[in-house]
Amino acid sequence: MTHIQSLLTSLGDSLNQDLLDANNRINSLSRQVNTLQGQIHSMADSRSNATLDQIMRDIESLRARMNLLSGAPDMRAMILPKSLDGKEALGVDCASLFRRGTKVSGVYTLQPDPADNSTRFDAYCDMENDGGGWTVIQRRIDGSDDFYRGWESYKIGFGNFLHDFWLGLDNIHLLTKFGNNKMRIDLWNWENMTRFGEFNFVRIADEKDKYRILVGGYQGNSGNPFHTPQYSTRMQSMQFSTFDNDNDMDPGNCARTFTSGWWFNRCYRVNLNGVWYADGTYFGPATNGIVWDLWVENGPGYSLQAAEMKLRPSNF
Ligand SMILES: [Ca+2]
Repeated sequence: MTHIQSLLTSLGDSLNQDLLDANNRINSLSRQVNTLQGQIHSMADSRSNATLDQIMRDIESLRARMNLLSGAPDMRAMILPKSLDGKEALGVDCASLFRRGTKVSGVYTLQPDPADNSTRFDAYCDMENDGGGWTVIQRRIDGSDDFYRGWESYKIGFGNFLHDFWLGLDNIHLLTKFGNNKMRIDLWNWENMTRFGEFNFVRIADEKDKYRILVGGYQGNSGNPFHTPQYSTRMQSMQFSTFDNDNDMDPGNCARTFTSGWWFNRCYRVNLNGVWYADGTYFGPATNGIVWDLWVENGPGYSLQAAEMKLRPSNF
């Protein structure tokens, strides 16, 4: 007995030491990321794009290493309702959970393809607003995360489900792959006024087609960015672009200019993945905020207080 206890104690000590080491590595990598971000800001005026891109790539790779070290992406760190009667709540989307009686908003495990375990991921379900059953794919409310990220980050997702996050293009693709989905976009300006748009059909292609977006139908008061009067800014049928994977229609690099990842054309009327500016006050060199220029009363380039994008089956 004593022998087992001492074994357990030494095992515990060793695990604690491993955890301590991992934490130290994470702290050290965090400091490196902060240093690199500081360098970016101080170089903002030098317009040395090659160097900036290299630093951004370094940050991407540091982030990936931090995720590996911490054992889980920060999105999975949220402890929120996941159990029903002691069983893990699992649905093809949030709507299916809602139909089965799950009416509490929170993080749930989804599996869009019931026959394929590899399609499983965690997502935030909005079970209260606008009828519930929504799988939230993007949220900006407090500037808690940096959205100027590369292809890999936008592919797998990032952020914190209770604050700002991006669900990830692979997951969004899977959610729209089976059956027809409606997308709802909610917007808030700094006067706490709201606008919304609902789109009756949405499909995001897979990575081979650079997550091209196809949207049909529109109702609401936000304006429809998929069919703007100017062809050069409409989002319909655009591929996704990041600073390190330029698939836009512009000779330049829209994602780099507007420090975002988005379905840019040449370049945009709306960009919900720009920089979150407190009070909407710009300090950057471009109108790179959270912009929805179809809300014309706010003025051109106005940076919104909050935005959210979510999906639900059309037949819900
Ligand atoms: Ca381009």
